[in-house]
Amino acid sequence: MSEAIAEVPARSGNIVVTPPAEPERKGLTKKEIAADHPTWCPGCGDFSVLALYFKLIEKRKLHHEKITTIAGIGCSSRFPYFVQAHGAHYIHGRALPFASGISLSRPDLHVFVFGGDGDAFSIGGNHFNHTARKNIKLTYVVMDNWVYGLTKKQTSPTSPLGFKSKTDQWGAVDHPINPMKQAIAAGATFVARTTHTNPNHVLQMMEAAMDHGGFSFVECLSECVEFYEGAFDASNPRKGGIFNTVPADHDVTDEMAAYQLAAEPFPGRFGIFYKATKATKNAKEAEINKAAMEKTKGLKDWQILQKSFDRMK
Ligand SMILES: Cc1ncc(C[n+]2csc(CCOP(=O)(O)OP(=O)(O)O)c2C)c(N)n1
Ligand code: SF4
Ligand SMILES: [Mg+2]
Repeated sequence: MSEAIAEVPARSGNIVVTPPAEPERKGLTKKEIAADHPTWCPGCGDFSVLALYFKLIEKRKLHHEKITTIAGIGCSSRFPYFVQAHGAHYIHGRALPFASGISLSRPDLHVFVFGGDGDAFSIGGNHFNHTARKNIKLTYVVMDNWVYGLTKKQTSPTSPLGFKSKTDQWGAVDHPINPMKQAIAAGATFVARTTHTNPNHVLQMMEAAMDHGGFSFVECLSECVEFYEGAFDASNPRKGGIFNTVPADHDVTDEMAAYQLAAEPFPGRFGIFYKATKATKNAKEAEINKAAMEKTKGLKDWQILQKSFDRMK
C-alpha cells in the first residue's frame, strides 16, 4: 500500500480505523557508529577527523542505509574499520574507482571516501584526476600528513623539499604537489581545505562537501605525530602559528581566484576555495539509462540482446 493511501482513514461500516502513527526514527548516535577502538598512535590527527565524521552523521541524522564509508590503504585509510556502518577498506590507491561504482549505481547514498596523501596523489593519482573531471557525486577527504605513515616514514607527494625520510635520507629533492591546485585543475567542483586542529572548521567543511551536488574534495591537514611531528605548527595558533581563513569577499566560483589562494605559501588559507555547478556523471548516465529503457520498453532481455547481435551482422 502506498503511503498516500495509508494516510486516509479506512472505513469499516461506520467505524473509522486510523492506522497507528509511525514512530519517529531516531538518528544514529556516536555510540552506535563507533566501532573498534581506533588503533592510531596517541595524538594522531586522524582521531579528530573520525570524531567529526561521527558528529556529522549524528547532526545530519544519517541512517545506516544512507551512508557508505570507503578508503584505500594507509593509516588514514583504516577509517572504515572504526565506523560501524557499511563501507570498505579497499586496495591502495583504488578507493575512488570503487566508490565511483557505488555512487553511480546507488545515487541515493552519501558516499564518503577517506584516505591519505600517498593513497590519493601517488598510487591513486590518476584516479583522483579522473574522478574529479567526471564530477562523480561523492565526498573525498584526504588526511594529508605529508608522509607515508603506515609504512613508517617514506617521502610522500606532499612532503616538502628537504624532508628527511627513509626514501630521501639527505632530504626530499622532488617538488611537492599542491593538492588544492591539482584538484581545481582536474575539474573538481568543490575544493576546500581544513586542519584537524580546528574541529568546528573540519565539521563545517565536511558538511558543505556532503551537501555539494558533485565531486567534493577536502584536504584536511592531519599530523602524523610519529613520523612528522610539528609539520603543521605554523597553521596552529596554539603552537604559535596562524589559522587564516579564506577572505570573506573571495568569489568561490572564480577559478583563477581559487588558484591564487592555493598558491599562498604555508600555512595558506582554510575554507572553501572553489565551488562550481556542473552536471555530474551520475545525472548524465541516468539520462542515458532512461532513454535506453524507453527505447527497449516491453522487450524481454533476450530480445534486446538479439537486436544487438542483428545489428552486428
Ligand atoms: C599496491 C601497494 N603498494 C604499496 C603498498 C604499501 N603501502 C601501504 S600504505 C602506503 C602509503 C600510505 O601513505 P598515505 O596514503 O599517505 O597514508 P598514511 O599512512 O600517511 O595515512 C604504502 C606505500 C600497498 N599496501 N599496496
Ligand atoms: S604512524 Fe602517524 S599517521 Fe599513522 S597512526 Fe601513527 S601518528 Fe597517525
Ligand atoms: Mg600520509
